[in-house]
Amino acid sequence: MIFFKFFGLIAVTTVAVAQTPNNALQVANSGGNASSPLQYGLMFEDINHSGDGGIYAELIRNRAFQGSDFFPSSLTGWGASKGATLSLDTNSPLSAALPTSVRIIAGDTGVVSLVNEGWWGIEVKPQTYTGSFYVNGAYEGQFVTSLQSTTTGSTLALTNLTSRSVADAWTQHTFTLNPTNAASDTNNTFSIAYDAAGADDPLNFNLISLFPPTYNNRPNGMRVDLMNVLKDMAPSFLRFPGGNNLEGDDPPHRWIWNETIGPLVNRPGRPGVWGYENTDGLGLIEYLWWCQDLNMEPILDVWAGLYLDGPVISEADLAPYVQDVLNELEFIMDNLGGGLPSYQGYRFAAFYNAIKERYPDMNVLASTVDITLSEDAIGDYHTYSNPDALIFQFNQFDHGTSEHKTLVSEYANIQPNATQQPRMPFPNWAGTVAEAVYLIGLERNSHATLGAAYAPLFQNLNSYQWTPDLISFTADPSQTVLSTSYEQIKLFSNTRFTTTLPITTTTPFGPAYFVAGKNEATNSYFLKAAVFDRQNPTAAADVPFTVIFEGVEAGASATLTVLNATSPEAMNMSGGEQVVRRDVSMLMAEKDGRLSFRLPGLSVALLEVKV
Ligand SMILES: *[C@@H]1O[C@H](CO)[C@@H](O)[C@H](O)[C@H]1NC(C)=O
Ligand SMILES: *[C@@H]1O[C@H](CO)[C@@H](O)[C@H](O)[C@H]1NC(C)=O
Ligand SMILES: *[C@@H]1O[C@H](CO)[C@@H](O)[C@H](O)[C@H]1NC(C)=O
Ligand SMILES: *[C@@H]1O[C@H](CO)[C@@H](O)[C@H](O)[C@H]1NC(C)=O
Ligand SMILES: *[C@@H]1O[C@H](CO)[C@@H](O)[C@H](O)[C@H]1NC(C)=O
Ligand SMILES: *[C@@H]1O[C@H](CO)[C@@H](O)[C@H](O)[C@H]1NC(C)=O
Ligand SMILES: *[C@@H]1O[C@H](CO)[C@@H](O)[C@H](O)[C@H]1NC(C)=O
Ligand SMILES: CC(=O)N[C@H]1CO[C@H](CO)[C@@H](O)[C@@H]1O
Repeated sequence: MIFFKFFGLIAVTTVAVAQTPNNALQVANSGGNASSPLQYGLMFEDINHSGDGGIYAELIRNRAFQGSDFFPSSLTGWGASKGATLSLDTNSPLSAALPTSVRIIAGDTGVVSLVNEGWWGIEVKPQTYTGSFYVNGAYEGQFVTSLQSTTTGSTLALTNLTSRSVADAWTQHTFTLNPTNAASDTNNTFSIAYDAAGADDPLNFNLISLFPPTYNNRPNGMRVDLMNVLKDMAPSFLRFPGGNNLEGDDPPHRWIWNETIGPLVNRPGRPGVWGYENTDGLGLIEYLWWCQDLNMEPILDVWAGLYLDGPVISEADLAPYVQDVLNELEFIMDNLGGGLPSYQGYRFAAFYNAIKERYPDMNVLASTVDITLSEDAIGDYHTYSNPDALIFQFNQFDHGTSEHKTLVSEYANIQPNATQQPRMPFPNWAGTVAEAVYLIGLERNSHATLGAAYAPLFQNLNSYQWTPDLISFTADPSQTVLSTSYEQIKLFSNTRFTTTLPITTTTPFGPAYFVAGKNEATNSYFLKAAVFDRQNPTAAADVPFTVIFEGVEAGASATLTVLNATSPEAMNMSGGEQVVRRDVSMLMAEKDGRLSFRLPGLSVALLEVKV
């Protein structure tokens, strides 16, 4: 016993006299690249029902029978009780924006109902649902609005309202539904029923809407559960409304801001580029509320004279579109579709100059980095990559200048390996760690980089074409999948540096990647780190770290948060196991303030010391 104690004592003494190892990360207290913190944010466009049927909380699918030459109006989502017949009617427009309504021929004189199946289901639980609809045709009697379970056949909530409907005019009816119990699943429908005996035959209905409570109780607002998930990421900007969806396929189908504002009855909607008609219920103002509610800076994409399938607007014809942007107060867009020469030649400059002249303090971003940027314009870089390539880009912004910052407004690891392989269905752990390495590269250079956003943000599991995505969902909040990348972003985004701090070390980058910084407001020192061995990603060898922050003394306590997962290929997916493991431990600074710990092979970590 004494023998062992003796050796124990010798060992401690040995550590105490040891010099600081050369491979320790010695973090100076000053001298870093003073900069604003790297901004973690969100890139959103209504891709495959991430807006309509997604974060926009409207529960009724195809509520106003909106259509276009691309996607003609249809009865998708709608059905009727036995014997009744539904058809589309353009003879009695509700408004110029909403010309098409549904016409119900009762067929016999019983109770007739118009039924909507929601966006692949409707979540029903005890809360107040707020609804409204317009009806045209004389009817004396009750409208019975209800939520029904398809699975059990039961009525979940029912509200009667007395008809005020008259012949040859549209009358709006409003109601609430208050289920007392949660439905067994989301296979539920909404219906409006009436007694055909007291009604004109046919009756027409339009703009049939039903909302659950929304985030911050905004009318025409957003899904609470999805907003909460975003809030946890502490995003600082929202880039919207796209992207391709802003551009439109061909004239005149660009996103036109002033057709997305005002009462829903005045919003015509438009053919989106992702295969369906957009309602534009999620319009400019709703996007700005979204920014306000999550305390995000808006990065507003504006149309810069290019349709995806052509044409590019000529220089002589561009002025009205520049004027339209000035009317809207914003900035710039994408160069997909071969528009780069004209964008470099005149399109970007036309918008930049006009905006800066009127709003000198507004930041203007180009939609590319392949351009000689005017003055203080910010470039935009996108990468859809694989782990090997993304880690190779770790030093992409080293020696970047603060004169022209770059926003990485779309990034993601989409393939498992360096070779051309099919895209993953969900982000996987190896890809997530590679993304963390890339983000560390951005953090090191936050004097030259503005921010970063994973894209796409959302996936509706009932209808999608692009994978992987950051957050996947259905009508049923219990099926939401928060990906491995979501967990990583949450860790880094919640900790912002006000300045990076220089590190002196003999440790090269790879397999360990790291950046140090401090936040003057919270008096915290940080090390963000990720371990990824490009030669051998599956070999989970631990990496020892010794970190010394200048000004942190022996006895100070630090918090170490480590993310790792069951395997490099592990994905957080619907119905799957929880693959990300999050370990939080407390460390005590030893002599010189040194903090020692080991990180597992494929891992992401955050070390924080408050002084
Ligand atoms: C709801 O249930 C019906 C009948 O079982 C089924 O045909 C339908 O696919 C289900 N719908 C959804 C959205 O699950
Ligand atoms: C609602 O109205 C229908 C039709 O008039 C009637 O049969 C039913 O009893 C009413 N239900 C409630 C809860 O008032
Ligand atoms: C939108 O703005 C344009 C350009 O000022 C104008 O011509 C158009 O009438 C406006 N549309 C609506 C719906 O206000
Ligand atoms: C500061 O920026 C330079 C040039 O981009 C980069 O090489 C260096 O690593 C950065 N320093 C810190 C402390 O992040
Ligand atoms: C995914 O990972 C996170 C973090 O471990 C966990 O909270 C979440 O529940 C996981 N699963 C799904 C399906 O989102
Ligand atoms: C994560 O790392 C720890 C520490 O190295 C290890 O014990 C664990 O098995 C790893 N994997 C998971 C899934 O936690
Ligand atoms: C990566 O590539 C290797 C070799 O091509 C393959 O065996 C492995 O399954 C791939 N990993 C994933 C996650 O697909
Ligand atoms: C409108 C729509 O649903 N578009 C696409 C969404 O994704 C599916 C694949 O799941 C495509 O088949 C649809 O065309």
